[in-house]
Amino acid sequence: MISTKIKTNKEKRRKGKRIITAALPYINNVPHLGHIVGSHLPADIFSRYCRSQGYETLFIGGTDENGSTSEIAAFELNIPLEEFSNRLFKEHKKIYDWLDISYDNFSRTSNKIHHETVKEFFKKIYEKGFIKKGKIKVFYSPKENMFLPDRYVKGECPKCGYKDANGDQCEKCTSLLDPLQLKNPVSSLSGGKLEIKEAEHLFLSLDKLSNNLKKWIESQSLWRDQVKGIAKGWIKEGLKPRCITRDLKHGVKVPLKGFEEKVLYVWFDAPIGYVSSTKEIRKDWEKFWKDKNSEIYNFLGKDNIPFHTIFWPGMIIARGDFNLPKNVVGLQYLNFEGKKFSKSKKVGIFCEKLPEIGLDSDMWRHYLTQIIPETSDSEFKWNDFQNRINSELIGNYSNYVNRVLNFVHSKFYDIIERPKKEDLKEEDLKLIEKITEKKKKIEGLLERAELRKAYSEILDLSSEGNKYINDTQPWVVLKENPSRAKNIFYTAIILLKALTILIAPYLPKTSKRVWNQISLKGSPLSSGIWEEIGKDLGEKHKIRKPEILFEKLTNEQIKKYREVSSQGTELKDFFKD
Ligand code: B3M
Ligand code: ZN
Repeated sequence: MISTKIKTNKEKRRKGKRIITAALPYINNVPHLGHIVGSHLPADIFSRYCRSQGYETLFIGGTDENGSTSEIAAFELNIPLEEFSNRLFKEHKKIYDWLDISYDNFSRTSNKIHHETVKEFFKKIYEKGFIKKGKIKVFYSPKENMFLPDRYVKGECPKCGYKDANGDQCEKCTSLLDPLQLKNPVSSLSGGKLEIKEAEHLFLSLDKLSNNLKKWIESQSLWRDQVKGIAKGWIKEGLKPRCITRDLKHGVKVPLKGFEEKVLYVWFDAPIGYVSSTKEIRKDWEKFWKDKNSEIYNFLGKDNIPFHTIFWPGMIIARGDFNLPKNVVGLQYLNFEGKKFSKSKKVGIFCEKLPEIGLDSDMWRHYLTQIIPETSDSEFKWNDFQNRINSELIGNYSNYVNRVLNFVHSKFYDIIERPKKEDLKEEDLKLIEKITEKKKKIEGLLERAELRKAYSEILDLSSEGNKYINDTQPWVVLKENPSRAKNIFYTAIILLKALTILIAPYLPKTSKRVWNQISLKGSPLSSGIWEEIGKDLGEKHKIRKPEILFEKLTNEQIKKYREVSSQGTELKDFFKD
């Protein structure tokens, strides 16, 4: 019916390379669901899609361990930084693995390879003349006998009035700050008073990069409005040289005479983590970062947008030989039933609790996908979770899988046969046409990282399948015309195969189970499998005995889950054993 042409490796390779990154999380605590939908999950779905399209894909991540954030957390618990970081790294990694986030490498910015890569980057930018010396005023704490940069200072945000703003950035309005701008600044270690001293530091000349950045930002066609808006706002305000050194103990040492005692600013080293993480697993890493046919996609939260649209691209332009990102996918925030996530107030869902709840990770992925804060802040609601799982995942997709495979199993001894072209009815041809139409639409959305819309199109295609079965009524047809009923199911399984490939980036585990039940070779996630969407199953195909995929969620279960998941483990309790 539909011809199958296997593509050669060379043809597949024409698709080029793609690097997908998710923002490197700080490890001052373990992630909650907001962190998952704010970068890891969308980046994972997009990476899985790229692989199945046949792109040579690397999904890169890791932990952001330098700078003040983890130093302060370790200090507060009185645990050596290295021990603290090792433990938190493991906890992060465990959570991403549990959620099937398919990192090709999840590295650490404390690794030696990262420090070396950052130093090389710095030297290159320095040689190109984009790093200058200058004097600035900085906070000094006589009590702690140290300079207090970034998050070592807390106070009131000068822009929005938020009382608990960090010295480097206000979490509420996302403004980037200098600690000196804060009203009523205090040491975040002791709450003590601060002195101001003058010191020599190094600066990245963003002012000199402004024109190039502006041109690049304006030429972007994939960026969402909010991302472009933030980037343009920065340019409009006028880019100033930005301080890239700090008086801290931990971090990447500045490789310049006279500055050896200082470390590089965490936002100078962290994005280079994408490069060092690639380097760690690929000898040919340069091809991914520098070749013309390689594209870079960054996924990150709202407060990271300025760094990924101005600061990091500025560093790339300054050094001159790396590719700029093709898309900067900036996500918004997730709230929990009308409130901000807060471990101390027990508001939210804390990821270390997910395995304990015992639900399939794909149930989470199904719901979380639909609340990815793509264009505005979004909301986790337990009753919405229950409804969407029961009615869409189970009532729609799973239902389609089960009814189709069960019918074939119970009525046709597991076997379907390809109908002759002339035996196909209009409704069959329409359904096959619908697959091609939807495939195109979904591809278009996924290319723009519009993952929510793409998912709803996939669920819509599944509804089309259910409708096809309802309309053709094979259980009635079977009595008088069994061969027609068989043809209906052959067509229905072409749709099931297509659906399973389409849904695989979202529900990797489930799609593999269904693939196995249909008894197809390979995996619905393999490189280039996208080509198989809409293709048939050969002349004669035998399926396996179907099994139920999920059980519906009851009110009692939800009540229990709500209780368990809001009791996040206190940070100190990770260090008990
Ligand atoms: N660690 C900020 C954050 O965790 C920062 C991201 C770095 S991406 C290079 O939100
Ligand atoms: Zn603010």
